[in-house]
Amino acid sequence: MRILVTGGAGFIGSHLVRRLLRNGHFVVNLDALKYSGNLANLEDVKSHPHYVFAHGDICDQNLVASLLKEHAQDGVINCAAETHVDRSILDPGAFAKTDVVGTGVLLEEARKAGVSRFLQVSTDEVYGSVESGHSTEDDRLAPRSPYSASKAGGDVLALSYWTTYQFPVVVTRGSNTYGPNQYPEKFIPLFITNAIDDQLLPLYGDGRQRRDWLAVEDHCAGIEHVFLHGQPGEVYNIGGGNERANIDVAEQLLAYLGKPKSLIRLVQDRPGHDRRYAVDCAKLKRLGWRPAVSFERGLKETVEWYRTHESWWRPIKSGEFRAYYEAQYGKRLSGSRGVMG
Ligand code: NAD
Ligand code: TDX
Repeated sequence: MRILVTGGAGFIGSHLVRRLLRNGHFVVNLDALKYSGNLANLEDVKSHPHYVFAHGDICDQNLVASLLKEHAQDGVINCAAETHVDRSILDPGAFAKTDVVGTGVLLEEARKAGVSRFLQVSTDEVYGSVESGHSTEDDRLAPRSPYSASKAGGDVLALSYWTTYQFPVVVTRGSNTYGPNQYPEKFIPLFITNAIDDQLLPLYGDGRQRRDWLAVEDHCAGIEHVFLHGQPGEVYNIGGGNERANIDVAEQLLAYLGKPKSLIRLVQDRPGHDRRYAVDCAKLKRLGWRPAVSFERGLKETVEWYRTHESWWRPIKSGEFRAYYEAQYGKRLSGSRGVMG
């Protein structure tokens, strides 16, 4: 198929582009190359005969229309988004723009172009904090951060295109994803790269929040599976089945690196911090997908990747990232304490 992937220079998008090319698809990657977009993620496929990169914004209606026309897309997979909860607390406007308005532009242009499949990459965060049990696709959405609220906007806007126009939309709600090439603002790569440098690890609140960790290859396999086999108008959860407390993940990655637990600092919590996410993936399993990577193997390999790819993350951490890190963690770390009190 000829597929327009948006946000393909980011973490999940770059793994997805590589996977789709490997599986024989033709891919046009539209990415605005914002702070987390990085063409180095796709260095190995940049000359692939079935790959085209287009630099631009999903909010640019004319560009989206002309890409769809020029490349006669069979399908669209929308990965492009502002993605970091902490940044959404510092600057919510950018999230509403890309994650809601940008999704709306893509949907409308794809519908007008007669695209035969549209997959919206959403997130388990749209269900909000789940104190017990597991979210199923029919659960009420209750997003609690500007990030998750904006993603919920894009998610339900996509679904409205099926109800209203019978435009064949499918939605995936993936859980916390980890692996190589993840921008080091997110929990796992931030903690690995800080620990490599013997820097403190800023753990929010009591560190007992829980996430269901999903390896990036498993997430991309799920997205591809839903894109090819999902029922139009349906939502599919994707989760790794690896629910862990943040503090346990931090201690596990320190053990893999041979670094001391004393690097962990309990810092002032994220405002509105969701305590727990957990998705029920029975629906996608019935469709034939299963996660293949155990958390222990995936985390170990991810630690190893960051250990051996300093040339990838060091330039990132010394650029724009520094100002962000200071704004996000400067005060927090100065008033922090170790996990032993
Ligand atoms: P990322 O931040 O690494 O990548 C996002 C990409 O989108 C970047 O390449 C960026 O340049 C691009 N982008 C941002 N705004 C754009 C715009 N207006 N036009 C074009 N491109 C734009 O994020 P990620 O972690 O790879 O997330 C990809 C998708 O998966 C997002 O939709 C995110 O909400 C979703 N998701 C992520 C996770 C996770 O744990 N990382 C889990 C579930 C769902
Ligand atoms: O410095 C930190 N300290 C800390 O304790 C950071 C960055 C995070 N945390 C905690 C907050 C969360 O409980 O770790 C957990 C994971 O944090 P993030 O990596 O920021 O992920 P989360 O907020 O759970 O959201 C992620 O999962 C769903 C992604 O960023 C989203 O893009 C995705 O949709």
